[in-house]
Amino acid sequence: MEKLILFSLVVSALIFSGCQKKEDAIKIGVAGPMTGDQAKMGTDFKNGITLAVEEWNSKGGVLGKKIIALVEDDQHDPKQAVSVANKLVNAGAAGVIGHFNSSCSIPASDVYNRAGIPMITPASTNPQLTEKGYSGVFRVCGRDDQQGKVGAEFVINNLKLKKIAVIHDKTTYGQGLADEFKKFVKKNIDIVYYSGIIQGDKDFKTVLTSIKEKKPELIYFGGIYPEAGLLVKQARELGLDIPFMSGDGTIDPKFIEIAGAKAAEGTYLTFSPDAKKISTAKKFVEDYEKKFEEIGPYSIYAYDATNIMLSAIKEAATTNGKAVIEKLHSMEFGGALGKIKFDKKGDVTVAPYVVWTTKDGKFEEFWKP
Ligand code: ABU
Repeated sequence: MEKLILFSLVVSALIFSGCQKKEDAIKIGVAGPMTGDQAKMGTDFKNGITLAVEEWNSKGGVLGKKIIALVEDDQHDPKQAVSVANKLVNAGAAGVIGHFNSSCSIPASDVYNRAGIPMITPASTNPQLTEKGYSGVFRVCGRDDQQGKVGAEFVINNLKLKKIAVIHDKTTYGQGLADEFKKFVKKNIDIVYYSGIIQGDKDFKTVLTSIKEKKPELIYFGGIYPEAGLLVKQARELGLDIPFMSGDGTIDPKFIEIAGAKAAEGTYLTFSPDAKKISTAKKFVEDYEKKFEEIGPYSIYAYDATNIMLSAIKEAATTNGKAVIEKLHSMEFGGALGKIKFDKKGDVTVAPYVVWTTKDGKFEEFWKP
């Protein structure tokens, strides 16, 4: 009998210590393309989030608990994104920072919504994400209806073009952005070519030859830098020497690396204003670049998204999803990007877009609406 009591006490102690251990940390999910051709964006996320988590942990964590980032690779694949979302929920993530691709964030948001935990995407810009009516879905970036409109205003009012070609990568983001852009330009500009390419393809010469025959004055592309880089490179090889324009999925040094600086020169890209010129971002940029490499386009968004999630948990004084989501809706956050407030849908109340260009192998701000 004594042995049985002793055994029960040991088992109870083990269970208790196991529970204690579980509650010692707050887990934050991190999801994005960590491997493959878009891994640069996933790495930018991971680095920005790591920096934020380290800063919180150095000050004692949140609610007296250490923060652990659970990093998952969705490989920019919607099915993998759902699997990763379920994995993060089952692991007990209090909230998720991610995903990068709209085509991943949208199906993953169903999982997080069912589990009642918040997600904040640093970079998914497709409008549908926050139009689903999920109270726990937020984004710190803008939307493609805003971005597409600014791109269209630039082409109409600044470049004053009359004939353009529009292509996209058939993804939720790429086609969505191309269609938003098209919607705004079509009253003023003749769209002489409109078609989709396949993400992952390497040879776009057939499409580019068809475009060349139509004699457009610009190619607009909705998609991400791996395909954008190849499109520009191959366009120049075919003697198609007209401006190329794209969006925030292309504004990464990898685009210039793939296209080659000469071919990429003069490309136009819509994105938010230069983070390096924002006074509140100075410390972040210094700390990030000391620890990692040059900031990527969405490093600062991932950093701010993490700080926002952790501030909301701190204010809610709990990791309970409902309470944290309420805080996310009601608070105003002071981020590296400046003040951030969410509207009822979970979109940021201010999302400025500008046009950038490539010059001598670098990106620089070029035009403001
Ligand atoms: N917004 C840039 C690319 C990520 C996405 O929305 O799919």
